[in-house]
Amino acid sequence: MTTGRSFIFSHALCRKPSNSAVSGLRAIDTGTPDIDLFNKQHAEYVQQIRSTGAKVAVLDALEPYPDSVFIEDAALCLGRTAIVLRPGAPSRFGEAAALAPSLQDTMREVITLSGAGFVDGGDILTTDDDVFIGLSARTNQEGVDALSKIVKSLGYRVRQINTPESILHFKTDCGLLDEKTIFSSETLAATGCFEGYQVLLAPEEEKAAANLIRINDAVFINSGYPKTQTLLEEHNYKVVTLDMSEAAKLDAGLSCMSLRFSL
Ligand code: CIR
Repeated sequence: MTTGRSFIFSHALCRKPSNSAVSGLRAIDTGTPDIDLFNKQHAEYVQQIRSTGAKVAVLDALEPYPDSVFIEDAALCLGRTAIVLRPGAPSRFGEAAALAPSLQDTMREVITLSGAGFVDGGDILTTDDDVFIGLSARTNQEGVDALSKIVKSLGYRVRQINTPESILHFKTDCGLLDEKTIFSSETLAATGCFEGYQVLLAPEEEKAAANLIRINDAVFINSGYPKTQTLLEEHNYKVVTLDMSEAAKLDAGLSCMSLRFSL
C-alpha cells in the first residue's frame, strides 16, 4: 500500500455542466442554476485542481443527462483501475454507459459493476486502506455487495455504513483530509462509522462544508464557511475555497465534480 494513495493524484477527469443542468435533481428547490455562472465556477474548480499539479481532462457536456456534471457518481477510480457504477436515480441511469468509453481511453483497467444493484460514487469514501460504502436512497445492498467484491480484489477492506436518512449521499457529510483523518458532520460521525480514524468535526452551523476534497497538498472547501477554514488551517491544512453556488442548488458539494486518480 502506498501512503497517500487516497489523496495524491496525478490526474482528474471532469465533465462540463450541460445546459440541461437547469433541470438537475434537487431535494428542495432553492432556485434554478445560472448556467453561465455554473460554467465559470466549474472552470475555476478545474483550474484549482490543475494548480495542485494534477492533469485535468474536461469532457464535453452531456445534454441528455442534467446531472452528468456530477461525474463522480458514475464511476469509482482506485489507482489505475476504474469501476463503472450504476447511479441509482432513474434520470441518471445512462450516465455510466456514457462515461465508460472515456474511462477505457484513460485507465489501465475498467471493470463494470455486475448485477442489477445501484451504487452512486457519492456514497463511497476511499482511504488508503478502506473503502467506506454508504447505503442510501441511491445505493442499495445488491450494489454494495457487487462493489465490495471488486474493491476487495483490489486489496481494500470494505466498511458498509447505513447513511442516516437525512443525508443524500454518505459523502455529502464527510471528506478525507489525509490517510488517517476524516472531516465529518456530527450527525454522520455519531454513527461510529469512522472508528479507528481521527475525526475532525465540522462546526455545527457549517455542516454543509463537510464534503471537502483533498487533492495533493490542497484541501478544497466551499466558500462561506469561515469557521471550517480556520479549523482546518489550525490543523495545518492548506485550504483553497471555491464558490460553487450553482452546483449547491442541485445538492452537490465539491467531490462530485471530479474523478481523481493516478496513472
Ligand atoms: C443528484 O441528486 O444526483 C444531483 N443533483 C447531485 C449529485 C451530487 N453528487 C454527489 O454529491 N456525489
